[in-house]
Amino acid sequence: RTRQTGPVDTIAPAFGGRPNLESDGLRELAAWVDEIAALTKPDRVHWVDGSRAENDALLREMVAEGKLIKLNPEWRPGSYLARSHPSDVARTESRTFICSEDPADAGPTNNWAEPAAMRATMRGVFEGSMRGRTMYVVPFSMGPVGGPLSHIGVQLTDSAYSVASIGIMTRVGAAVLEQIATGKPWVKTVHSVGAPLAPGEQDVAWPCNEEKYIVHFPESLEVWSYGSGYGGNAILAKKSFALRIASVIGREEGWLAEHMLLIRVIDPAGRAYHIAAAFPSACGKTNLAMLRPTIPGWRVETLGDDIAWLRPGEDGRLWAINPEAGFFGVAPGTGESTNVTAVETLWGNTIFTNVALRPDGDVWWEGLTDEPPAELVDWEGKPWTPASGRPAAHPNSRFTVSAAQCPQIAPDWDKPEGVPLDAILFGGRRATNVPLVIEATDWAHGVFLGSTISSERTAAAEGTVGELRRDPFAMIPFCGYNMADYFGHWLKMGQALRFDRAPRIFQVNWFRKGSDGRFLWPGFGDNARVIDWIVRRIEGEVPAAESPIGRLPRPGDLDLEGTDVTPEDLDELFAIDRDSWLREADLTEEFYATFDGRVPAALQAELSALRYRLQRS
Ligand code: GTP
Ligand code: SPV
Ligand code: MN
Repeated sequence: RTRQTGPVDTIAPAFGGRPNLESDGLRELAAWVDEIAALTKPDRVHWVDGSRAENDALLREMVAEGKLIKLNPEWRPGSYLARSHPSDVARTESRTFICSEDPADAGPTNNWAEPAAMRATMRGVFEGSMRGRTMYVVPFSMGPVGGPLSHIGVQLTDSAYSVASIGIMTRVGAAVLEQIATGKPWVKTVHSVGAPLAPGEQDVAWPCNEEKYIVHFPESLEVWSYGSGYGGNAILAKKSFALRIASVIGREEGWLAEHMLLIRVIDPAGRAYHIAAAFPSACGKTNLAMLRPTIPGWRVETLGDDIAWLRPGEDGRLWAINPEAGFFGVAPGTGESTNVTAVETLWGNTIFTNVALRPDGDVWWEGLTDEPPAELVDWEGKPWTPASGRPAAHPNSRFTVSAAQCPQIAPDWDKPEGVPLDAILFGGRRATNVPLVIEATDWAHGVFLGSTISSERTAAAEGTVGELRRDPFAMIPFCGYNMADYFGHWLKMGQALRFDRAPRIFQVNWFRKGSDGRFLWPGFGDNARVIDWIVRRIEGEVPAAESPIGRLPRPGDLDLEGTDVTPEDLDELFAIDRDSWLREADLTEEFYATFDGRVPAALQAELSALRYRLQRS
């Protein structure tokens, strides 16, 4: 077979039409589009070219159909509100499957289903599922188109809301088709809201199906998502591809797909450092990504807020890109006093989902302002006043906005080769036990810290909010293969780095509470104080205190000037209770035991060493 080389410049199709098929790559794509259309039976097929005109037309159509509410352009130009079905408000982990040939490859932390059986199930539910609708063909690139760390895919979807969201979150359009035409491999993702329309049937504002499937076939690099229109269930480039499928590709190719924000920190002397941080969903990634340091002279530039792809470079350093092009951020808690950068990013051109509507045609959510407006329409479309006794915005309500709109986006945020990392942070939401910051003694200890992260559940997925669960590397919902093998892959990545050039690893916890139930640490902009200490550790400018669980700041080494953190708060923030930590170690042993002996010996050794240090302390 001959492959086309070089870009094909006659690709641009008539609006919504098929591209020129003069290449094997595009013929293959078109054949697959035909095959899925034959199965799902849409009324129309629209090839998305990613143009402004196309996006405008799509948004106009959704407004006319009642699927989007156009916000008042005086307050929020180019912006829209979507209200989801009340049952379709977050990722559905219980309906998310990894269908590897061998169940052990999915591991105990994923739902597994036998691939052939699941394929049959998918054929069943997708049969005729797009009747009465348009099937959109959305070619997307994760990472700058053609970049050395970038990967491409195509999403077929019958949801215009998804098309608009993918258009913000990724690079979409004809440039990606050119890549496919040159023979670059691409990932197949298929999505249907599972709500076919009978002839003449009136559509609803948010079509979806009670039955949901978010299905991954890691061996054939495919995703099939059915029944949900929401976020991570429907924007398949994001969690399904850039984390679950990409983690599998990364294991094969020697890189890492991570649930991490990415920032550049610039100290008063003008020295720049790159930091990636993994926190579970709704635990502060977007906030740290947009940090405005409260210590004078420090600056942060945003590179990414949710996903990072990390690859060892020839220089022995770990290089990172943000494969996304937008932010799908949590609205509640985002306000002038917490994340003014996000507030400024959202000035316009934003799709809001499940926030409240103001009488003046703007949006509102809990935490945007200290005082709520006197009246609102809540996320379900019902009248709301402060006396209503329920939140006006859904706790997992979100904004979708282009990264380029962030006022502190790094000027070079989309350079294809990415940035070299100086530090990696792992964190979670822990009311007790876990100190504000711990430094790992070396790479293996850092991987151990990542593997033991647990966090209180949030509204970002189904489940009981507040319940503690294990979420190693913040990847429990997103690792596409056996998590114990993933721990091993992390250890191996360390060996691919030069020991003196590998990023330092830290564990952080912004969420420790005092006995009175309040947060002990002010968080947000003051998290720069922890980063300041981290930078001084990287530079070897300050010694650390040794503890059984890792290295800690010595008393006085954290810059607390201008905060109201009391010496008592500080003691509580760093208190290490030996018995509680021995219990944590027991729980880690139990967690490791669920992996049937697959947890690497180096991590078991770290656990033994931790116990030994605790018992001696
Ligand atoms: P996903 O998009 O679901 O992955 O979430 P995320 O990790 O990006 O979390 P985000 O930054 O949106 O924060 C989630 C919630 O945590 C918001 O309500 C924030 O206000 C709150 N939060 C973030 N940082 C801090 C902090 O330093 N301290 C405290 N107390 N709360 C924080
Ligand atoms: C998360 O839950 O980590 C998110 C939101 O970023 S979603 O895209 O819905 O997964
Ligand atoms: Mn996330």
